[in-house]
Amino acid sequence: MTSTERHRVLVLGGDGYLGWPTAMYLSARGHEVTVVDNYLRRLLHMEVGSGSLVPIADDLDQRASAWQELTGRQIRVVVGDLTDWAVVQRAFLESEPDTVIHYGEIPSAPYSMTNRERCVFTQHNNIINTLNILWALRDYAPQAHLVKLGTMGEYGTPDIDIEEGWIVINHNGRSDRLPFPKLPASYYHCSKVADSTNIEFACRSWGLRATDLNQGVVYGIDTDETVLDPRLSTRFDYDAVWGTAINRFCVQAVVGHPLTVYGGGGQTRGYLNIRDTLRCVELSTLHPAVPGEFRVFNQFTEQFSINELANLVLRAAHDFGIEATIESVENPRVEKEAHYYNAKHQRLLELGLTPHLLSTELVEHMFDTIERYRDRVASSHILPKARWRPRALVQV
Ligand code: NAD
Ligand code: USQ
Repeated sequence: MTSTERHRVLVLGGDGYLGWPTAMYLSARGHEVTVVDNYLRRLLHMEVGSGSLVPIADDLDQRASAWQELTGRQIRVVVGDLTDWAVVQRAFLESEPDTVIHYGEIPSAPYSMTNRERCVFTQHNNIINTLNILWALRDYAPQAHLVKLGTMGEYGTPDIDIEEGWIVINHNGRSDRLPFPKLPASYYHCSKVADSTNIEFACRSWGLRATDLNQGVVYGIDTDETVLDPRLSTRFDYDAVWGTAINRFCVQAVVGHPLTVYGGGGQTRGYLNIRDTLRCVELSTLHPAVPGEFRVFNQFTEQFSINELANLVLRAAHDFGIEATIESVENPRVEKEAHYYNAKHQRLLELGLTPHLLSTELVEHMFDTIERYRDRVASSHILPKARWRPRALVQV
């Protein structure tokens, strides 16, 4: 496919925070979109007792109907579990994709670290989904391009610069280009490392083509499509299991909860606006990998420490007329709280990404929406409940 053609796109995990806005974004640009989801994210929220701050439509049929009513464009819906081979087969055979955008995994590091069952479930769900998709690509769509959402947390925080997926290593007088070493940040992140290994092998052995988007932490509520109608909104979470840093801090500031900096707050990560996620996925789709290629793009636009983020949200709150505070809470995670961090992120910029950078104005805009739904915030879900490190070794 070339950059001017319409693509038949399969969006796996198309009911999620990023998947639903991606489906609309690509449909709005003339691509033929099919979404697949089994509502697992919604079900797991019921298990934890939390829910999206922004109300969302009841299901994908409602979302797709609203989209068609407002734009005249169709998004096809398949409801089913990607760990079920029959579902994956059907989705591939019916949609005959040129591009497969794979968001369909459990995305929560804290969820995967709560107990053995959730850890095993996360890894089973994520790794089996991806294996099924690789076999479907091999057997039904070998020319299609896989755009897979990986994560910057696959690399961890090594004391060297982080490259985009590959590194040339000189060792004992010999040299090779090898996958960048991984120090994943949780069992969820470990599932993404396993996916990357499995995808790279499929490209090398079967000639498939794939782009692994090692994405940083995403923030934001709105895209050009979600704001068209409340029925098109995407989910927005603030609880300690599913919510992510900037989104959580914004909600905390609005409801008067001290911003929950974990530990020393020197943890540094890459971040990007949800609008840039959509553009990065589009750029990857329009400029596919070649057959046999496994390429990796580090998908984030800026890096911040947690303290920098909390202070930025504090300043935005002040401008908005809220006096927010910061409170260091005991870090529930096992992670370095002060470390070197310098991750390359050139390749998407080279393809044409123009980043939406984080600013106090943008944060204030998020406050506006959060303010509208502040009565839906359950403050009991803000503080983390599970610790990642066992308190003591158990004698057996
Ligand atoms: P999300 O949970 O909102 O979306 C994932 C969707 O996949 C959900 O709707 C879920 O129901 C679906 N899904 C999961 N397992 C499934 C299965 N077995 N069958 C069918 N559908 C299934 O998460 P998100 O925040 O939109 O993240 C999307 C992807 O991007 C994930 O792979 C995540 O790891 C990755 N990612 C997210 C972020 C972020 O900050 N949100 C950052 C980096 C990477
Ligand atoms: N943190 C706080 N306070 C909070 C929440 C988080 O200090 O209230 C800190 C964490 O300790 C961590 C950092 O913020 O150091 C990021 O945590 P997060 O919860 O925002 O994000 P994380 O758990 O890393 O996971 C999220 C998405 C996941 C994605 C990942 C990208 O949920 O799907 O893979 O971001 S990355 O972090 O680059 O691996």
